[in-house]
Amino acid sequence: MSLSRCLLAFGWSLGLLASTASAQDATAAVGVENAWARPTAAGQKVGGAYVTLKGGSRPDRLIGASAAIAERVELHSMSMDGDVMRMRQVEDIEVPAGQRVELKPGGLHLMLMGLKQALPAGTRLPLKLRFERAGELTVEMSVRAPGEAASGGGHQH
Ligand SMILES: [Cu+2]
Repeated sequence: MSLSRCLLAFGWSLGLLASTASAQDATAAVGVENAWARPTAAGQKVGGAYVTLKGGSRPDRLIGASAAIAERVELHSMSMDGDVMRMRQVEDIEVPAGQRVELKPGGLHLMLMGLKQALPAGTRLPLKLRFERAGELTVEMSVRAPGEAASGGGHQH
């Protein structure tokens, strides 16, 4: 148990999840922070969304996502193929124990497909994430331009 405590303390440098888990938890589940989505214009059908996944005391795996404002949400990876950025759907995203996996522009991301409305900057929308072990977690993503990501902590309630 002391090892998992140690990993917990190490991983929670921002302390954003401290309120959702008590200090007595010997096994911490995966956590999610810094959820955000790019603003989109009316008529735009796809958008990118990003989160930082924080590994718990055991490995977990992001296996799906959904949002009311999109027909579906896909997990994508992005990589350079010569000079061309290629995007590809992936089945799942591994979250190793005690480690952070940052979804971000140019890398792993969530793709909001079939957007039903524009996403104006400054709004907040619920996003559901499904994990193999932890089950379903709902987080609030804030819509903002990539340049504003995480400046000054960027987390408000
Ligand atoms: Cu994509």
